[in-house]
Amino acid sequence: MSEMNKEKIDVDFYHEIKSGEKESGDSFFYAIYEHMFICVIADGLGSGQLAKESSEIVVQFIKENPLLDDQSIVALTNKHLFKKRGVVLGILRIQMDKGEYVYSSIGNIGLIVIDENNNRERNIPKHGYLSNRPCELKQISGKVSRANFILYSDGVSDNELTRETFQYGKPSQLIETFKRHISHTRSDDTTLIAIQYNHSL
Ligand SMILES: [Mn+2]
Repeated sequence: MSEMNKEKIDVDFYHEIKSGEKESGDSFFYAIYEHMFICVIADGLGSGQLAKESSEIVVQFIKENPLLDDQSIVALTNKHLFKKRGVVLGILRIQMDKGEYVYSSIGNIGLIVIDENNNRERNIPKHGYLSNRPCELKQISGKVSRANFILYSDGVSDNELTRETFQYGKPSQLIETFKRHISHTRSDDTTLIAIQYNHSL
């Protein structure tokens, strides 16, 4: 991992289990490989152990094959979900040397991109989930020089995604503000990852 690229990315997250459950059905990871930053959230349908099992299968597969293209990841992880719970999935990749990003999703994992002037762009998810049958990937892409990326599972409600909380800024501060403004009784497993990318660092 190059030190130069590490400085371009800053990450913090909120991850909470649905109230009353022992395990989270959401799984996530992020990492840097050469010039690419990757961040993944998988949300197993339902909650508890069976949801966790499915989302972990998908995240583990991507951890082991981070450079595989997203179409192949979907085709291959689909097979691993035979007779298991389905999963909704979001994969964000940022080419850190160029500022180009691609977001691939199946179902309801949200993405908001906030540029340094606080312009927000919110990805509208497409229905569907991964579950051992063909499904269509939604892809969006763009180019930024400095921006925040907010990736979140559907445990985050719309009214928790306020403009006041999610301004362009340091991920640790965004997460602190987010935590202060939300209910800590969660009606679903909740994962929210705040990423700051700065091309010029
Ligand atoms: Mn969920």
